[in-house]
Amino acid sequence: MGSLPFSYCFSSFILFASINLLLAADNITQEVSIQDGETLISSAQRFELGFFSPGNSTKRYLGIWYKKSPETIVWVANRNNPILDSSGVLTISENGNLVLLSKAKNIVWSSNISVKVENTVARLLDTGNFVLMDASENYRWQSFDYPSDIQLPGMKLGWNLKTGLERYLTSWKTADDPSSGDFTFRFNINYLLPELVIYRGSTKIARSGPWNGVYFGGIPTNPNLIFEMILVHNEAEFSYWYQPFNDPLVMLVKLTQSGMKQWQIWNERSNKWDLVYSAPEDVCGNYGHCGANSVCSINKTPICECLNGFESNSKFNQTSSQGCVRRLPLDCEEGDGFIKVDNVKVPDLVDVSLNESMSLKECEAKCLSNCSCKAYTDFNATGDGSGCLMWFGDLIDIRKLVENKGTQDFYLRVPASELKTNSSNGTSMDTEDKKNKGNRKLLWMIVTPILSLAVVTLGFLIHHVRRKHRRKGEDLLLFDMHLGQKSGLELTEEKKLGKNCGNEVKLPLFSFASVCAATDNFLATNKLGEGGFGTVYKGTLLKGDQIAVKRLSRRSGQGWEELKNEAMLIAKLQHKNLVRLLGCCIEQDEKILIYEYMPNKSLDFFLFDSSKRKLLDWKTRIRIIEGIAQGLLYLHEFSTMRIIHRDLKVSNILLDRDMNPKISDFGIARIFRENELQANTRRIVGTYGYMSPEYALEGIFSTKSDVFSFGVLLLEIVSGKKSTGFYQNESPNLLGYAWNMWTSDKGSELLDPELEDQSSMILLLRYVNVGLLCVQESAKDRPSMTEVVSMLMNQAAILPSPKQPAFSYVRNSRSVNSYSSKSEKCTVNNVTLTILEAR
Ligand code: ACK
Repeated sequence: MGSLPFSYCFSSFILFASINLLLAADNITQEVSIQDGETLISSAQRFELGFFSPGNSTKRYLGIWYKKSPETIVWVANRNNPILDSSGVLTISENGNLVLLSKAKNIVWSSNISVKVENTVARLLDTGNFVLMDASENYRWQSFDYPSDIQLPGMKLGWNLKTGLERYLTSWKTADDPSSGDFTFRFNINYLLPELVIYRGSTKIARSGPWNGVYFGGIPTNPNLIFEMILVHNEAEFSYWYQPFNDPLVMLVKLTQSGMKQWQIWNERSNKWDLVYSAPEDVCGNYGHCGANSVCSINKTPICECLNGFESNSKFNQTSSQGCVRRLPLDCEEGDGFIKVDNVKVPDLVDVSLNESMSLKECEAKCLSNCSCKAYTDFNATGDGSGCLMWFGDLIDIRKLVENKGTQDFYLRVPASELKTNSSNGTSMDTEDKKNKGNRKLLWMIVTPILSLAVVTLGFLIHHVRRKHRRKGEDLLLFDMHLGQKSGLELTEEKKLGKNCGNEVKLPLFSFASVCAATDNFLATNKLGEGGFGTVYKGTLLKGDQIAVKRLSRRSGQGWEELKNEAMLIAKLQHKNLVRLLGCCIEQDEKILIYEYMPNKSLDFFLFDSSKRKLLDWKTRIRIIEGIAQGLLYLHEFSTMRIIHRDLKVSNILLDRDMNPKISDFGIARIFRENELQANTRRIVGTYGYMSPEYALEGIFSTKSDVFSFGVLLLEIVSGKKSTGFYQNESPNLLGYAWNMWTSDKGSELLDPELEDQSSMILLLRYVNVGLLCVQESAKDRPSMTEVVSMLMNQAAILPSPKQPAFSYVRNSRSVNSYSSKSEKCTVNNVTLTILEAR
C-alpha cells in the first residue's frame, strides 16, 4: 500500500469515503429518522449508533458502540425498556425531542427536554457523545449526561451544580441484559473532598480516597503517562473527566456486572481490549475490609492490624479483621496527644468536619479541645498546612500506601500513656516493620486508584512537514510526499539522489547545504558528541528551532540500509518517550539524520557524573524509568509494528527540558512480523553490558532481549552504577552485585548514595525486584514489557521472586568469559559494537 502512488491512494480514499457517506450519515433531523437495521456513523468512523441485541438476548436496544469493536456497547438509550421486535424507530418529535418508538408508535424512550425547541438535529460525535442541538448548535441534550456502564474520554462524571444532575455509571445486569444492575460508580463530593466510590445499592464497595485535584488517595493524580484526570470545580460543575495523553489512544472505563471498575485500552494489533487496571485491586481495596480503627497492608501477614492504641475487637480471633477498639480510654483533658499515621489512604469521610482556612497547628489544637475528635489532617493533603479535616467517629477503610510517589498522612489521637509506649508511626507492627526494612516481602504495595499502566499511542506517521525555511539564501529543501507537493527543483533533486528518506515514509528531505547552514558547516563548537555511527551536532533553523544533526561517518557501519532503517522506523513512530526524527539528508557520500534537539543530553551525562548525579533525585529517576518502560512498551506492543530496539542503554536515553526520557538511536532496531516472536542473526550488534545472554552468545533476539537491556538500565538508574567495569564485593558486574545484595537482604544498599531520601527504600526494593526479573538468564523467565509496566505502575501487583540473573556468576564463569573475551577488543566506553559470531 505504501508504495502505491499517492494519487491512487487518495482517489481510493475519496471513493471509500463517499461510499460510506452514502451508507451512513452522522445525524438525524425531524425529516430523517433511522429504523432498526440502519445506523449513524460518526464523521471519523469511530462510533456507530443503531439497534442491537446483546449476547443471547433477542430484545432490541438503541445504543452506541465502537465501529471497530461492535460488541463494545458504550451507551444504551432504552436499557430498562427494551423493544421486543425489530419495529424500533429513532426520530425527532415535533417538540424537538429525540424519541424512540416501537410498534404502534409507542414511546419507549425519550430525551425528555421539557421546552419545545425548533429544528433540532441529533448528531453522533467522534467522542461517542450523541447530542441534540438547536439551530444555534447549542446542546439541548447529550448522551454523555446519561452514562450507562462506560465512561469515555471527555465524559464528565459528577455533578451539574446548576441543574442538580448527577452523572454516574450503572453496571449492566448481565452480559445479555443492559438494564440497571446492582453497582454504581459515583463521584462523591461530600465535604468538598471528592472521591470516586463504587456502591452496591447504597453500600460502599470501594473508594479511591479523597482527591483535591493534585493528590488522589495520597498519590499524585497523574502518575502515569497514559491519561490525565481533570477535576472540574466551579459554580456550574463539580465533576471530573479524563483524557489520554496520546490522542489516537482508544480507551474506556467500565463498571462491570460484578462491580469492578476496569480501565481498558484498545490494542490495535490484536483488535482486543487490554485490561490495564481494575479496582478494587486487592482485598485491601474492598471497603472497610479490616473493620474500624485498623489498617489494611497488603504486604503484611496478617494484612489487618490495629492502629496504635487499639486492640482487636474479637475475643476469640486475635486478628483485627473484625475491627479494633481502644486499649485504654482517651484522657481527654489530661493530655492526649497525636501519633502521625503516614503514607495511608486516610479514613473514610464519615462523621468528619472540614475547616478550609485553619493551619495544621490550629487543627491540632481544635481537635485536642474536643474529646470526640479522633484524628485530624491537613485537608488538601499536599502538606502545605492549609485546611483542617477532623474525624469524630470510628476510623474506617485505612490502607497503607507503601510507596513513595505521594503521601497522605493523618494524626491519630491517643492517650498520653500510649504516646510514651509507641513510636511515632501508626500501627502496632511498625517497630517490627523497621526491622524488616530490607525484606523483599514488603514489596506488595498499594494501588493507585488511578491506575495503571500500559500505555501507549497508536501513533501513525509523523506529520512534521517543515516548509520553505530559508537560510543564507539556501532552500531548505523539503520533499513532502505527504502533501504531494514537489517543486521542479525537488523533482530534479529526487532524481539525482535516486532515493528519499524512505519510500514509505512521509519524511522531509533536507538539502546538504541547508544542513551545513544550520550547523555552521559542522562547526566543532556545535558538536554534541560521538555516537555509535557518527558525530552529532547541534543546529539552528532559521526560525530559531534547535535540531540535532547526526552525521554518519563515511567509515561507519551505518550505511544506507541502516540509515533507511532508522529513518523509516522512527518516522512511523509517535510516542512521547521516543525521540522524534524531523528529517534526513542524503547527498553523495553524506548521510544525515535530523532529530528534535534534546537540551539535557543523554542520561549517562548525568548518571555517571559524580557532581551531576545529584540532579537526578528519586522522583526524576522514577519518572525516567517509567518513561523508558512506556516507550519500550509502545515499541513492543502498541506501535503499528513490533519493534526490537536492540541497543537500549543509558547513552541512548535522551532527556528533554523537563528531564523526561526519550529513547533514541534506532540504527540497529528490527521490525518483527505479526507472528514473529524471535529472530536469529549472525551479526550481533549491541552494547556490552546490556546484551542478553542468548543474543550475545547465539544471536537470538526478541522483545525479551530488550527487556534484559531495560533491566540493566533500571538497575543502573537506581544504583547510579555502571553495569560494566564494576568490581565490588567480589561481584563481576552490577547484575552480580545486585543479586548478592538482594540475596543477603541488603537490597537497600543498592540505592545510589546520592539519594538521601531513605523513604524511597521500599519502592527501591520493588524496582530492584523488577530489574532482577528482567535480567533473568532464560528469556522465558523475564516478564514482557506489558508485565514490567504493570509491575511498576500497579504497586499492588505481586512480584515473583527472581532467580539468579545472567552474568552474575563469579568472574571466571563460562558465559561471562566467553562473552567478554569476544567483546573486549571492540568495546570502548559502552559504544555500540558488532560481533560476528561464528556459528
Ligand atoms: O550525552 P550527549 O551529550 O547526548 O552525547 C551524545 C552524543 O550526541 C552522541 O550520541 C548527543 N545527542 C544525540 N542525539 C541528540 C539529540 N537529539 N539532542 C541532543 N543531543 C543529542 C548525545
